[in-house]
Amino acid sequence: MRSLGLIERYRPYLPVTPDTHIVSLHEGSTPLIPAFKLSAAIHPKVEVYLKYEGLNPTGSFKDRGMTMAVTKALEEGYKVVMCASTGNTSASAAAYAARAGMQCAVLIPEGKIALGKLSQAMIHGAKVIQIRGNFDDALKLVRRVCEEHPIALVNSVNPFRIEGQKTGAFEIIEEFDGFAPDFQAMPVGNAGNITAYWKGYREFFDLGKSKNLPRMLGFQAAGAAPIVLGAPVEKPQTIATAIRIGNPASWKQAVAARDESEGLIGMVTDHQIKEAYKVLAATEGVFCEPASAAGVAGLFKLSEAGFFDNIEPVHGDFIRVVCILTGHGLKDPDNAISVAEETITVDANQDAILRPLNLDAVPA
Ligand code: AN7
Repeated sequence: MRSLGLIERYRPYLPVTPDTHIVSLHEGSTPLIPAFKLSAAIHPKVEVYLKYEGLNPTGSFKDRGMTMAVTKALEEGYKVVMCASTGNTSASAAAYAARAGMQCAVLIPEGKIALGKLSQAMIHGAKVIQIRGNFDDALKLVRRVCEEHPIALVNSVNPFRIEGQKTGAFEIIEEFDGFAPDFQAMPVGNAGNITAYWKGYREFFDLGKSKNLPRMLGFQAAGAAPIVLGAPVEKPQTIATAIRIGNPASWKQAVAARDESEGLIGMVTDHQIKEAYKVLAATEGVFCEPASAAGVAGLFKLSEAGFFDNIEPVHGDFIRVVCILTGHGLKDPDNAISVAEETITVDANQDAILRPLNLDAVPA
């Protein structure tokens, strides 16, 4: 499956023609990993699966949308693409524009994007413009510039982005042999991805390819939770810089996904995000970036409140929950180093290295 990009894999469901020149880095077809220890830690009736979107070519789910957005921008004759970004969109846009031979410009909030993402946008040759403002300010500027100049906007307000990203839902349904999970948990920032997944689930349900619809569980960071609070947040703050967004462009669509699916959009603190981030890496071996752990943090929070106690599984013995791990942990090495245990330095001899291993304390 990995030998094809997602446009080839899902061609009949996407707005391309036989003549469309496809710009692909063989994105999509990411693994759905069962998380046994995490499931047990969350709830005895719950079975958690991790959709590891960090394994896309540029390390995030944005590649699903970007293969479509850049393919269509090229088809429509654009020579330049542009986006505002908290980091991952800029990395993805830069890579796909390079692949297509197009120019790329990205607007990012100064000092507030993870190092890996910045390095990607730079090495792929994008014009990287840092603004003294946040993501919401950047998006406003980019929308205006793209309206007034022949530049393709590749943020998720571009409908082709949503088309590409809906394929994540198709993959999950196929993996479960024609069932959607009971619940899908995911982070919410600009709210394009929850919009896209819900569209994908509905399309496969309407086509009879899925027997059910999932309930959508979206989570914002507590310092950047406009949808939960019901009003834009002027100065959003969170360590999960990917979702440091105060006025999501797809707000209405996210609320529709929540309500139509009988789901919810909640919020989690930075502390809860960090705990989930560490648990994923340390007990499941799956390294995602902090924002991606917000969905998992949300599951812990719901479970502690008794949310799953009275829920019956749609199919089988367990309540199936898919968590979308939207970005790779390597995107943000600074946060990983700051939350993990410190390294130690010793002299270069055997005694010195054995002491910290404390082997006497390891159970036989
Ligand atoms: C890892 O890159 O908005 O709710 O400019 O990078 O669809 O916005 C990134 C968002 C979740 C939220 N997880 O998705 C950007 C940007 C990660 C992300 C989100 C983002 P949306």
